[in-house]
Amino acid sequence: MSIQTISTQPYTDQKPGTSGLRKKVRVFQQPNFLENFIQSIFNSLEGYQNQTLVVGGDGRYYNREAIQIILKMAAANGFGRVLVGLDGILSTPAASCVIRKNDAFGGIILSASHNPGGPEEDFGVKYNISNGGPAPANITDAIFAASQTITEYKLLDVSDIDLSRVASHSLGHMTVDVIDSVTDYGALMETLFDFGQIKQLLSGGQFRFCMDPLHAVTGPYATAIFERRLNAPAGTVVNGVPLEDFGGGHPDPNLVYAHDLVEIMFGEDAPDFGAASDGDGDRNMVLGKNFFVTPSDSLAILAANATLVPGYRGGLAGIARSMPTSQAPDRVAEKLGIDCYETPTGWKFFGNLLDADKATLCGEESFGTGSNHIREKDGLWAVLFWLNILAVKQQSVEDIVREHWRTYGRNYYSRHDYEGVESDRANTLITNLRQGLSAMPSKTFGSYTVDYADDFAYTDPVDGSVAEQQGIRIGFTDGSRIVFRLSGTGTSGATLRLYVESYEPDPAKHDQDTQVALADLISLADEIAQIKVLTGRDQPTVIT
Ligand code: G16
Repeated sequence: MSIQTISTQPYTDQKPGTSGLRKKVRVFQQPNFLENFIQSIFNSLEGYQNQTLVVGGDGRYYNREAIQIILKMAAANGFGRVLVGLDGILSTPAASCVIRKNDAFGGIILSASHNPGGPEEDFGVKYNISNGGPAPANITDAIFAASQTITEYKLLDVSDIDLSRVASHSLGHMTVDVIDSVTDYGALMETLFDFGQIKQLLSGGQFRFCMDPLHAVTGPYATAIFERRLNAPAGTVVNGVPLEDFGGGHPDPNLVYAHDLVEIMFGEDAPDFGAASDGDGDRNMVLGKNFFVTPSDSLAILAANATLVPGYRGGLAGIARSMPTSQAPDRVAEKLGIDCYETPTGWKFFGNLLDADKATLCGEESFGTGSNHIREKDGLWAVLFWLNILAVKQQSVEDIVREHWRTYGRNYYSRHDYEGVESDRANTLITNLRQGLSAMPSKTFGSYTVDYADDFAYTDPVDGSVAEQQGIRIGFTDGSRIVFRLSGTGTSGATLRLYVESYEPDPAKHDQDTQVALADLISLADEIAQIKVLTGRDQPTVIT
């Protein structure tokens, strides 16, 4: 058993995006590509000798091979202990939970989240710090810098470890503990929610619930928690067996990709509540009977009802939402008399706010919701939160949402994605918008007058770090907004995201179809950004 030092050369394309490094599996399988990135993570850190590292992934294709390499590299680089999920599986929220619970130095999470999996699809690597959250920009910048000068990596010359049983192994001087993937996470959920009340709801025979993990990592967690612990009938969890290619599907919980669930929830005799989660278990979509809850509304409703739930009975310190998320949560914060923070897209921007106890709940339009219980968004947590509220209020999902709109007004909201656009065209579109910003204020377009137009910049209120160029915002005097940005999680070409929002205080006008309600703003967005001309697309790939 010896430490090998292997010569290598830098790859130029190892800059982490919105959430770690995401590439095609084939890219990761190039000689030394994964090894370079892992060594670059270690090279950019200090003080990890003999410390604990958490390693796990969403089970997608290449997860197993990558974990064995990472274990051997962690041992060669001097970690004292690695906690790895059974079969290499840890959902992203569970990894965050395990890091925090075990005072680990950090964690490596293998996932490309909602992106498809399989030999021709996507893989990803993300480093999380000791608070359990994604590494902030200063660390990801340092990792990228290290990847550009790397000359060698270290690997322990040993055979693979058996990850199929909960057990302890020695790898040189390092211990590898293969842990049950669900135990710590399930125990944490039990401290936050009223499991007794949820159990009554789920096992009473009246209320019907359908959970769709989309053949991804949440399957074992959902089955253990809902069916075994909370007595939901067998079959409550559908598509619950994790598959390396997610059954050929796109593990993204939205109305387009979670089509099985959508058919059930919008079909005849639909259940009362439906939910889906994504590839690595941090996203969620919640549906009522024939009813879709936007992620932005979901955050606002969880915040407004938080004191009904044991873990949040003491109230909220504040709420945080990403910039493109609708302003529905702001209205709840205002009524509660607490702060609402607007951050750039990316869960990493919530970490400081949560650590400093400035925010308790966080959320994003991209189907992410979470709280200070961990430092990642958390799909099953959101589903349990909804179940707890439903158990207390004994109302339908739709009634809860409509009551919320009556109290706070309705923020009509939609996101239009143009996927796989040629990068040059997408960049031109954003550059043109940027150049036109200064001439925008006070301009009128039909009934809309521009109030402000900027390229969103954020100064972190805790450490003062600044993030610039985080998306083009055009706000109108009636409170409506259009926002443009390019995705930082895609792996081929560019994805243009257009976010459109308007505010309607009048309950008599809360029944419109979202796309109809936003039609004028959507065509205005096209007029301003020349989306059709520049992308060459007539319509978006996905509308949520
Ligand atoms: C990641 C980030 C989220 C972000 C989302 C979409 O989610 O953690 O904060 O909202 O990507 O980012 P983009 O619009 O740049 O594609 P996940 O679930 O992919 O890790």
